[in-house]
Amino acid sequence: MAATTQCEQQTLVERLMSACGGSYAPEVRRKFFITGPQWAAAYQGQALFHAPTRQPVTPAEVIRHFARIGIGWWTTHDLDILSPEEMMTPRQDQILAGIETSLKQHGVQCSMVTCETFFSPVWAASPAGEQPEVRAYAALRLENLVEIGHRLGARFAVYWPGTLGYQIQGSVDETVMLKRYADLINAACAKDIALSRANHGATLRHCLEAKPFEPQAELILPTTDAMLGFIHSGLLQHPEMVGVNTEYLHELMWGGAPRAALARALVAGKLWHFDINDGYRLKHDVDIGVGLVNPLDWLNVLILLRAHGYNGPFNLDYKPPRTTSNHGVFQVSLPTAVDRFITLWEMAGEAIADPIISEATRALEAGAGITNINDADAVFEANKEIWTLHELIGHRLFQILLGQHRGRLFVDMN
Ligand code: GLO
Ligand code: MG
Ligand code: MG
Repeated sequence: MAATTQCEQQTLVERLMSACGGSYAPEVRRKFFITGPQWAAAYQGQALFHAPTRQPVTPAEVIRHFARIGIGWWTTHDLDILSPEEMMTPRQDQILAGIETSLKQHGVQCSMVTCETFFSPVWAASPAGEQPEVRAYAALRLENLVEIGHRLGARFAVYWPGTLGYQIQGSVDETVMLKRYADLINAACAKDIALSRANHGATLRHCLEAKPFEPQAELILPTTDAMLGFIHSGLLQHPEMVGVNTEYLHELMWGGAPRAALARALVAGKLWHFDINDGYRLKHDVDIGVGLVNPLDWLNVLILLRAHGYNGPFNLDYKPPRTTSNHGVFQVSLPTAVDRFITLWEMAGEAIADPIISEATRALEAGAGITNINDADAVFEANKEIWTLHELIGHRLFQILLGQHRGRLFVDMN
């Protein structure tokens, strides 16, 4: 094949993208509560060992692209749109007014705002460290975030306390750090209550996001379960206002089963927000696009969420790979992530309605109908054939994933 010159490359990408087919129309994509982060779209490919590979992209550009693709909701950190010097000054109002105009112009809504408490040097020892002035500044930032949320019409505020922990063991008292962190969340909730009373509006849903490691060496709240424990610890003044933002990869990173973590949050009534992405177990936070690594697991996750009526946002918290260009981010990375999600969501609906899975499930639940339940051998003997259905269900889910339930077969007679 002939070399592809620089000016032919974008055309090639666009031609192969359309040859892939199977894209959903923007109107279809907009029907889903899929939210697009400013930081995902504008991620420049930088990391500890990586220089950036892409040019900066402004919020106005991101919002314009989201509208064209059919991502109806936009999410942002305070730091994605404001520098620390601009925060809490008249300049903040001007910048927010510009963002409101972009959102309105393109028919995109802000669904969530999140406070950066991990990147800036001031968080070196966490937002809940010993120094009262650091904590006072953190409280101001959280209260300001709530104001930004109300101003932009967001329904959710997310807190990922990535630096809530330590590098050097023994240097912090974990119980004290937890109390100090609770004080910050309490400040955000108090501000929210005051603002919503003044505006006669609803309060935000405050969602805690856990990650087991990175960037801090040891984390005080490393999993969704830890967050659920924290919410009910008695340290929060308004536990009813606080839920979780589970991230798929973050649960996988510690070796957990994301579906089980989601289930635990669901039964606690606290699964309010969901960061969708993919990656590998017991590795760092690679934030790959949804479904590219674990499509079968993803199908199962969405079966669970559909079956239990989850109606919160699906937030595309992934990082377009460094090898994808600025053009590629908006032509390939974001639309294909959205489309894989929609396909998996539709497949989840098929799995829920599948007559074979339904009959198998009903049969498993009906049991063998024997009455001598104090005889373990008899109970086993009576049920041992029905348990084969577990594997049959797994096979059926695989068939659904590959379209084989619709007759797609691979037979190479040569
Ligand atoms: C990083 C987190 C991060 C959060 C974001 C929202 O690993 O996933 O992207 O989701 O800061 O609070
Ligand atoms: Mg996340
Ligand atoms: Mg992540």
